[in-house]
Amino acid sequence: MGWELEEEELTGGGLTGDVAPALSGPVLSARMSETPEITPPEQDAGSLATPLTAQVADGDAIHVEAARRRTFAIISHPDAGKTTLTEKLLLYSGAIHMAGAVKSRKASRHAVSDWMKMEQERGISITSSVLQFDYLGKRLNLLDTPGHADFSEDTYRVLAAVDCAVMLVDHAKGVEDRTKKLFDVCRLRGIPVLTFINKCDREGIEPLELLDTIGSALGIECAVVNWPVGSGREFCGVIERASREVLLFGAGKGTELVEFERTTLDDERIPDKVSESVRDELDLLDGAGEPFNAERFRAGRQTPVFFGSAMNNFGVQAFLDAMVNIAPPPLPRPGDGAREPTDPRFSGFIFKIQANMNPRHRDRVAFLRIQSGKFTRGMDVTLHRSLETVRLAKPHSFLAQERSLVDEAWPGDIVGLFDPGLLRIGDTLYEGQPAVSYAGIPRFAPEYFGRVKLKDPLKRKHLQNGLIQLSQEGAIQLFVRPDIGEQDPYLGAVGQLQFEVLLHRLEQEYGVHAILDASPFRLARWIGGDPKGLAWFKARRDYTLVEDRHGRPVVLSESPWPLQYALRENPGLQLFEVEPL
Ligand SMILES: Nc1nc2c(ncn2[C@@H]2O[C@H](COP(=O)(O)OP(=O)(O)OP(=O)(O)O)[C@@H](O)[C@H]2O)c(=O)[nH]1
Ligand SMILES: [Mg+2]
Repeated sequence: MGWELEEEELTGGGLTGDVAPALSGPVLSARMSETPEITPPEQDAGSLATPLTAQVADGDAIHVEAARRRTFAIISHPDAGKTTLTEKLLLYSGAIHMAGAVKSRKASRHAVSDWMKMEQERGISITSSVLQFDYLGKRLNLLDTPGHADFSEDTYRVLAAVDCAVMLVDHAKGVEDRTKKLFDVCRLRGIPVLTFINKCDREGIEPLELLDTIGSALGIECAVVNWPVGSGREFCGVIERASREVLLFGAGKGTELVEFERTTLDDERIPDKVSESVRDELDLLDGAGEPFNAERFRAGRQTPVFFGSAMNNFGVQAFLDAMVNIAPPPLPRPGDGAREPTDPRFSGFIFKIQANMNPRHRDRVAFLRIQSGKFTRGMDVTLHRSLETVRLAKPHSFLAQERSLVDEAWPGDIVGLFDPGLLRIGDTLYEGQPAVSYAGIPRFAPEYFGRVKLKDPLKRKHLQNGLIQLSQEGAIQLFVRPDIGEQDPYLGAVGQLQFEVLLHRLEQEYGVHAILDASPFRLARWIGGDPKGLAWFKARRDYTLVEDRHGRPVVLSESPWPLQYALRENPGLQLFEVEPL
């Protein structure tokens, strides 16, 4: 007996207007299957290149396949150009043939990874996007993350699922707040970081000064791999530090591959003034700058630095070439019974859930990072939290919103599973024994609270469905009052913008017009420690007690004082800012 995760087609059209909220019934079904059946293989033209494994025994295949995976996230302060660079990496890998823009004019294309309507309207990323593609015999799993602090939970979850990060620095702005925060998270998780200094087509900070700032603000050694030739309007190429070869770029629109020539600094097309200053800077670097050292990079002590312009494609290919070579293959993860990536037995964990990616299917996709072994379509695995058997019937790989069925996948790969509501962020799935449970992905205490009010009371059921689905996705946190139940929950967010996105998505995806009634609460703490503490809270009338999605007690407060008082009164009480796992 087991659960089968598979997608069900919608018969009634898209999720718009009044049709959408037929969501009251289970849209995706979790079928109990008495006799596990094998889903017949399907032809899928869109799937990625055939694996290299056809003639290799599986024992060897796991080594071959794991070694060619690269799984990484692009991180930075908002607007540094993550989505633009992502688009160009897709262009240079051949995954797309024409690049779109973050903010496109009517007739032009949008960047692939900002697929959500609200992202396209506002020109910002709201949710992370998963992109899988091949380049130079490697299979890349790339995650474009949102930079805005209000969506940081999503970015933190992604950082739990990658082996490497690409940090973007805006040439004119240097190391900004969010970049520093995200870098700190990478350091905590031991993730090596590559640095791409973007927007060199604009006037900016002197590169030597930028290096100093990165070094001092982040406490990391910079190893320059290439260096800009000219800046702003004069930016015409990058010079490889080791070979002193210049990649000189021709003009281009940025939507297509840009031509470049390999030359030297003596080339007469480079203004004398520019080549002289580049020579001086390289001499200085040779005297004082560190050379690239793979070990120091993997240990997170050194970051290789590249320059370029994602907008007009300068330096993008050089960066991609270097990246696939130096980024690490899948790395082990902490957890009970954690397996080495090359262990033949499958294991993996869910780090992200996204509802309604495809408006024609009311689907909920759980993103699985494969941690060890070979994953095959239709395999039966154990869900660690409940020890249930789950059949992974129709796994998909993603290029943002586009999906292709996968037959097999390997450590480092990210696959999407259709989820009827069975899976949660942080769940571990595994095959065989002994059991595996990877270290979880924490949720953070929200700082903004509110309740939604409906314009049309008849849509209450639809609202409830929307709220439950979007909270399972982690787009918002729901807290219910035990005496009232799920009727009128408190919504919690890490940032205000999350509420805006929520209202917009309720309207777009569930056909519900709602408004937000802001609440004065500013703090939420999970209650733990001596059970007498919880009893103390319950006996009083002046604290607001709620339950989180797992029924765990949480106290809401407008200020820290009442919480401090509670702690003083109850020596065994513990209040947690991060959800206890
Ligand atoms: N001049 C110039 N502009 C760029 C470059 N790269 C990106 N931009 C512009 O910078 C703006 C932000 O780019 P995005 O790619 O959306 O930045 P992001 O880091 O993904 O932003 P968030 O996802 O919202 O955090 C857009 O208007 C881009 O066109 C570049 O190399 N040069
Ligand atoms: Mg973006």
